[in-house]
Amino acid sequence: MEGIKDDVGHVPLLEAEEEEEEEEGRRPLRLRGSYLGIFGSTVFLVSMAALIIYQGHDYYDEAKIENKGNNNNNYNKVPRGVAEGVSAKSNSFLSETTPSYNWTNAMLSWQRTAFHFQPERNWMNDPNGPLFHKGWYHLFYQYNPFSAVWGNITWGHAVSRDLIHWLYLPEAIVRDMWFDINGAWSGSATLLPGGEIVMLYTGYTHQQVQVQNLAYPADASDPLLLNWVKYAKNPVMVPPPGIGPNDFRDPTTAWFGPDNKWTLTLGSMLNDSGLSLVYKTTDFINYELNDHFLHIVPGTGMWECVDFYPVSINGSVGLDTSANGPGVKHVLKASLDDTKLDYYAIGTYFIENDTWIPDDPDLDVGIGLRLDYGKYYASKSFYDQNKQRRVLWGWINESDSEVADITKGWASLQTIPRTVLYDKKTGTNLLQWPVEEIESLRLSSHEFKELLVKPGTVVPLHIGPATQLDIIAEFEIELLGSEGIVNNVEGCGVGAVERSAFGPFGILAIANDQLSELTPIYFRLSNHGNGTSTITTSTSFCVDETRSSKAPDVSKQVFGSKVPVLNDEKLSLRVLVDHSIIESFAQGGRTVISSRVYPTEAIYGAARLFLFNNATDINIKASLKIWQLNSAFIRPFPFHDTQ
Ligand code: DQQ
Repeated sequence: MEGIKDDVGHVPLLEAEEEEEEEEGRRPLRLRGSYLGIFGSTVFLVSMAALIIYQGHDYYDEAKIENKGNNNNNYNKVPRGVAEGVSAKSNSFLSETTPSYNWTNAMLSWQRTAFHFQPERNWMNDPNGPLFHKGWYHLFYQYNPFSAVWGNITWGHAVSRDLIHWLYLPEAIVRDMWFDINGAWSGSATLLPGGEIVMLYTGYTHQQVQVQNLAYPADASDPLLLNWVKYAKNPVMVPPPGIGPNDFRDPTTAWFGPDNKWTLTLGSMLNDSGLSLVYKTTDFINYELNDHFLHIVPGTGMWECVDFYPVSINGSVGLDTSANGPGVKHVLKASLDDTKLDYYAIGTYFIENDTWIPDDPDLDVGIGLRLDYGKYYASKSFYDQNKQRRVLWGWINESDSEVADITKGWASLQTIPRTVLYDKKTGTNLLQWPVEEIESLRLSSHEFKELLVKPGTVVPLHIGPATQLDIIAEFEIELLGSEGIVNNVEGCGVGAVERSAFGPFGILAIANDQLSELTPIYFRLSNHGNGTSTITTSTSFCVDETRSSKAPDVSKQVFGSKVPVLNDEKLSLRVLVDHSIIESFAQGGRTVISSRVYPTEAIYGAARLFLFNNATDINIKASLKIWQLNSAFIRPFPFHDTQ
């Protein structure tokens, strides 16, 4: 690895330790060009051998671990769960006594997505270290190589040219050292001037302590970044005095400041207050802990996967993580371990002491806005220097049972990557939108103009197959001669069955003809005060999963939140349907909801799309454009084809 350029005032990085790694025989192979073919076959043979050896034996070589010292062989005994400080299976809504459903293979096969990223098999959770390097987008992810439930956490790795079609690569960071033997947990990449890449990740040690470790590519000129070297003197950060050994994880991308130092933050907790600690470094080996927290919010519990980045309040492009100055605000996001929800707030970063405060204290991190009001957690953004945009990934877990996950052989997927911008019109929220590359999957389309949907009716949309869709919809409202109606009940109600004067109305996705399985995606409006014909007071945007499946062993929730709608705006929706996942964006991405649906009958050719209006006092006129979406190519990297 080359030293860091002097113009950013840094000392050369890690060269001595690289030698040490090589001596210990851990230096990964350098692979390029025609070696890739040999590597591919080798990986295959080694995998087969590993698989055979693994039958009845722990995969990790105990002798190798013992050589590293400090080993107490606890590494395969770690229980998983919230008590261990991790996001294990998070379907807390299903109880032990929930009756299980007789899922058929055909039903389960249909649930797998066609254009969302998910590993070929087994468990995935948080997105890690996303970056763009030499023409490739890299996504790393928390991965269990052996099962469809959380455990054995290593870093899976995949690359893409366009954020849509993906090629799986060998695992990047495995848990093979005392400082990560109980798990190579979440972390982030920092791209240094001069093209070097540093990866900081949390290791769960042999003694079950969370520490931060440094890794870097063995060969940064390799576009695929196949081989990663762990700094031999890891860990580089350990829990400071007063911080619990299990409350110290998930380092962010570092940003470079006027003090000529790199600064990063990571999540923690004191008593029940969630907080983010700030560290500074010049070489990514030695770190100083700041006196101040970046931010702390009482009552929010442990903060996981903190994300911290600038947004432009005037521009329409994303900003590099180190950008600052006039016209810049900073977003702080924390994933709340207690509730498994991702909260963010927009505010001001004070670079002089590395603290941040929210614009609106009532909408602070953990008590205000959420990135996604559905099934969504542990998100992470990165600056895409290729297209000058900030791209956000988020983990979408399953809502079915672990038994079903094990039968399916896989669990979890990542959202369609989303661009993130500050909402200049409202000044209060972010806008998230599927990356433009998703449009390359669009096939044939259907357009509907001003379809009338009367109160209490359902209108079928004859579009053919309805399992892979990109839907754009606008709704106009016509008040039915009843000036003075007041409907001051806000929110989603108990679901789309709860009628009110001005809602719910919207789309029924993944529905069968009998409407015995369906998932309403809807608006519900309310007005306050003395009742005028103008319905502007408050709009809720919701998804109702309660009738999405006849299977009892699936958690079904009503998700939703308010969405700002300005006076000159129509109500608008974008919905991506991909088998068991529906990602819905209201008002250009001000409010987003990802939901999981596991129909038993509304599958394959039986899945349909409808409009519905369950309001009592308004007509709806809906205009839609709906594209069938192709499947993405997501498969192993074709090493054998690369010469
Ligand atoms: N998942 C990782 C942790 C992180 C949690 C472990 C969030 O690093 O805090 O798999 O889902």
